[in-house]
Amino acid sequence: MTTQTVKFFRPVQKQEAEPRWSVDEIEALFKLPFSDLLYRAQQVHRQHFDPNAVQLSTLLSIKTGGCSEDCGYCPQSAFNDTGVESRAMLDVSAVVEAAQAAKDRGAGRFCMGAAWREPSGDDMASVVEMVKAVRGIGMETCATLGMLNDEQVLQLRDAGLDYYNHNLDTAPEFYGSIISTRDYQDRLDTIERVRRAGLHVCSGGIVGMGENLTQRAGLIAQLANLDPYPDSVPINNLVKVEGTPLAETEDIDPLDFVRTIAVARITMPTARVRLSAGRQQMSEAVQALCFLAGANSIFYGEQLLTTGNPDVERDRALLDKLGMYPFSENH
Ligand code: SAM
Ligand code: DTB
Ligand code: SF4
Repeated sequence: MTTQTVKFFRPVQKQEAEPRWSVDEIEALFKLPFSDLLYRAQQVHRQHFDPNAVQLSTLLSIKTGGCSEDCGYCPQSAFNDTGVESRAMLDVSAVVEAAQAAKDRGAGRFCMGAAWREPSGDDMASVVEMVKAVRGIGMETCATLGMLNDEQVLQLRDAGLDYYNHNLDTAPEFYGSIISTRDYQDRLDTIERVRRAGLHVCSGGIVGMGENLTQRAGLIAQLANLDPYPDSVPINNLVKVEGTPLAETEDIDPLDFVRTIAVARITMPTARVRLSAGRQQMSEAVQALCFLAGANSIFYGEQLLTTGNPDVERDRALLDKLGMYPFSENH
């Protein structure tokens, strides 16, 4: 076996009846002295990845606002008066243009997001065309469209979708305080359908929503105990948007955010851990600590879905300063 295959080999999951990580074990990781935690995360990270390569995904909102779900964090929920205007779905040519621009700037993956509880039949027909077209320009594709049924998952797979993003967002015990229009099992069911169809699963969550440490550990336990755990794990720092119920939530200590990244890295060694929403509000030093803690992916481009993200020039300068470079299959 070559060094290359050893380095990127996904360990065989143990056949255990018990969950691989208890919430207590994960909470204990969170409570390690900061340096010990980062050291462990670095060791795991370096076993599986080039620590200086970062995967770049660009997001595009293909259908914005007016969502029928009541997610307390989300500027796009119809329940939240945030000033985000509902817009009709973009057409395929606008999506391809944005994807080409993202590719030209160095992004490897293009993620299309829609403010839906679930897509309709007509929605799916358009998304299928978008996925095919974005694949056609040689980018990896990701979509996040809400809940999917079996038929929809297969439609996306057959269109060539690489990843489906569906976040668990928080611990099961805290979920009902944030969202009332769906339940945790709905999320798990869609993730299971996506996984069974052979699509790559992207699933993570949001921290800084007022969850306690046990609940933060509970989110990581849910993700890490998925069998197999997700290929890609976005860790979002809540972007506080005026008009959402969570707008006044107390900020999470940035070092606790770094700890969350480290714990995700240790418990999901071969996943791409994405330092996701919230970077615009984060210092370069904290972002550098997140990379040190095992983050190896970011959203790249000045816009997330409806909120801002650092501009490309700023991110290029940061990566340069840290001696990091975009991940490509050739690295
Ligand atoms: N509607 C689909 C869904 O909820 O799965 C897809 C789009 S939704 C905007 C995708 C993800 O964005 C959510 O699961 C959540 O993790 C994240 N998100 C939304 N608003 C956020 C905010 N204010 N701060 C951080 N992350 C946010
Ligand atoms: C994910 O975990 N974060 C992204 C992406 N997946 C779809 C979305 C972040 C949204 C932040 C709020 C906004 O821009 O509307
Ligand atoms: Fe809708 Fe997704 Fe926002 Fe929830 S997070 S309100 S499902 S767009």
